[in-house]
Amino acid sequence: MTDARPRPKMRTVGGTLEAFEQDLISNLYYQRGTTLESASGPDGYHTLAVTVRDRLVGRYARTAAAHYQANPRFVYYLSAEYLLGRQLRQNLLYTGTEQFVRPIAEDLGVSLEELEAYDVEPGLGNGGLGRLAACLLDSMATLDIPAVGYGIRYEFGIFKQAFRDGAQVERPDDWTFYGNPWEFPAPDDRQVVGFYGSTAPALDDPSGLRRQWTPAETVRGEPSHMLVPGYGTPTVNIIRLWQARASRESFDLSRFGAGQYKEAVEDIVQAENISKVLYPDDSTEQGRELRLKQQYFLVACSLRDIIRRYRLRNTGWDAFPAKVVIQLNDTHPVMAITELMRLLVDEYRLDWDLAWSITRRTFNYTCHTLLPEALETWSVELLERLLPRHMEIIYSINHFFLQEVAATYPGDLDKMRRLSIIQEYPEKRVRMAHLAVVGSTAVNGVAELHTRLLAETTLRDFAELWPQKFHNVTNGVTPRRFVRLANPRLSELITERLGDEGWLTDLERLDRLAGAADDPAFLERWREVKRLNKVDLTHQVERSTGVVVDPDALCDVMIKRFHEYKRQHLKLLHVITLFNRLREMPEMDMVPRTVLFGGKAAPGYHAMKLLIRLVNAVAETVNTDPVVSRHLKVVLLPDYNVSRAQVIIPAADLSEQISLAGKEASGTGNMKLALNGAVTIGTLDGANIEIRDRVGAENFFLFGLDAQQAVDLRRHYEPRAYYERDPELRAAVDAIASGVFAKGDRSLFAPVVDAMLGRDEYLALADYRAYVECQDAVATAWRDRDRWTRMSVLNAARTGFFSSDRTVREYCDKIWRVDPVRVEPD
Ligand code: NTF
Repeated sequence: MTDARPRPKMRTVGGTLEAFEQDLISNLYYQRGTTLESASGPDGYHTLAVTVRDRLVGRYARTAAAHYQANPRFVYYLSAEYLLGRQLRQNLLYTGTEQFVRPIAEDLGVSLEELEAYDVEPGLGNGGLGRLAACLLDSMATLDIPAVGYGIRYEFGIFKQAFRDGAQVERPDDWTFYGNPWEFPAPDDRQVVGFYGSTAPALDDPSGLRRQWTPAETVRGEPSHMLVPGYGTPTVNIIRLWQARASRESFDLSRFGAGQYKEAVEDIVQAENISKVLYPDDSTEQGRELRLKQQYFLVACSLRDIIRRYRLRNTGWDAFPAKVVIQLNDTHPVMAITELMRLLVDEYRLDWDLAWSITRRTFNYTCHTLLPEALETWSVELLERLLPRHMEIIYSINHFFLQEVAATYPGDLDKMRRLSIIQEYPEKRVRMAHLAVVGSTAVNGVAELHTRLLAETTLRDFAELWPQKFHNVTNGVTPRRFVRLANPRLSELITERLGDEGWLTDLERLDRLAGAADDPAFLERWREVKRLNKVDLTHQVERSTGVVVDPDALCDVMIKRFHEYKRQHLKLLHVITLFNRLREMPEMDMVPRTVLFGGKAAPGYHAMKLLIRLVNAVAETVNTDPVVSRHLKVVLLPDYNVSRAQVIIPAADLSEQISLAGKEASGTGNMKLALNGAVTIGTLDGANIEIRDRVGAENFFLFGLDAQQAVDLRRHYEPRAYYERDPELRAAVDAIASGVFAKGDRSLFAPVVDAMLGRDEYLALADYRAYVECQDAVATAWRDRDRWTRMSVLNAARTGFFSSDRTVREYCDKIWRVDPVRVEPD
């Protein structure tokens, strides 16, 4: 060790620098079994990770002790998806140890960046729903809310996206290949879960409501947990992830002995398949039996664990809802309602009515969609086979529920049919959203418009029956990850202006930046931060695609899952329009733009995979055209994920939120981008509306149909009329049809053209003209540097509302009714 630079002496929660360094060396030696001289990169990373992680363990122990002492009401968050993002930087920040690492690493001749390259992102989710879960967990810990997140430890997370000839190819995400230093196995808390089999009446139950299930197959759930630290507080909560393991008897030794190696492990493979992969499709029903098995596996393990925890401090069942609140993140974990009923009635022998009252008071349900095809249903036939007892319980729940309905609406059979948990035609299926609403105390949508539309359309009959059940809780994002970690430069500027870092836990303080929007010196510094972030992004783009982009061009980003309703194709029509204009008028003075797409398409979603190919083809054509490429560049960054979002978002100037109004439940990328000073171009959809209300109409580029207009137009819509009427639109569509983006092949992208001119499900052609004109207004605004920067500052200053801390507070007040528990400080 040299003493090249002065070292911070202060004591922090992370201890002293000397102690940290000592721990590093000892962890390297005892945990990795190696020395400074012979350590590899991964050795360095793992050692650093566990050293930082260990700083959180003491806090976790104190949190657990404080919770044990207080015996509070806990929030249990059940979610099939979590997109946690990388852990290293977060935990360095939360433990205050980043300041130690730089000097130590420098002494050792490695950089933090090099070590971070080994920090793998746990991609245990698809998109917004999974990232929201992670933001809420962060905020719960930050607000000292006693909470546990439950999920599945998928062996393979969301696939890695690469492009071959412009087409998406999916590669497995073997995220634990080198081990995961952030988790603790907890084998003592393993659970056993049953599937299939048969049921029989319980002999001593005259009501007939209690029965005995004998499963034909059992699987073990092995838990491990990751620490979820709060920011600026000693609270550390956990997320508990379940992995499926075959029960011990599954290995068939006699078959193995007889040389039947494959058969000998058959049962093991089948059991362990349950947690093998995350289903990479968040919008359509798919995967069937295995997916349902996953869902039940998650809820069965989690409920047993919740009950185990409850019983550590409580006896009897009456207090259960006072101590346990379970939040169902969309319909994937909704089988928990039937599982709790089964446990209470069949295993703990409670009477049905009491069990039902406890159950209903325990659960709440968040709905994240409006798309009818995304509302999950399960075939009765499959449920009867896989979970026979649960199917019986669903029938009973439905029976009593429909009695209630009949009493409220006597003789209204149509109403009963619409409300029923069972759909009868064309085949018998269980409607999971209905089960969720019936079995929950509160139901919430995720933005104001979404909640209103849920109550008016998708769940209308329920909202009429139980208006008091319905709530809105507008989504939010954690400013720690999406401002502080993602955008250190901006964070420093904000802190300097506001005087301290209080805004990180009280984001509405950002409104004090509004005054600075008229200070030319501040605007200059704001621009400088954005520019440096754009330079960073430029390097990343060049590294991963080879495309060289100009950091001074307008950085126009559309980052989200590829889905028709989100309308990446509308953005592409705009790009092609710019391309056509430049080809026609090479001398025109166009605002230089870099259009950056990022996002994955579900592997079975052929229309979107073709669109990805088209985006790449347009990018190739644009970027290699000597005239056009001087003003316009198009990039589809491969493998969009949380880590890449953290690089793109701070660099964005323009945020594309262009879904057809009434289709995007909320959006959260829109919030992250606005907080980082991107100006939104968007429709009146999801949380865009609330963003615009706050930043002001003059700082938001609004275009297009609203939700009602979209519904009205859909009734008599003819996309061809728009195509014929608008020469620029026609030229853009014709360019795709002509094969210019496919080396003359007119057939390759014909399905894209056919979809647009045929049905145009999401009214892209109807919104095209308004969109292009709005983009022209964007370009005009961009030319006035101060005006643009002012808009950028005001977007950040006025979107503090969208902190997930505020979201969690609203859940606490309206739905959970939980109180914080303070943990003894370090
Ligand atoms: C997503 N839903 C919505 O599409 C987004 O608008 C919303 O911001 C997030 O949830 C978080 O609430 C889903 O991912 C799903 F699975 F429900 F389709």
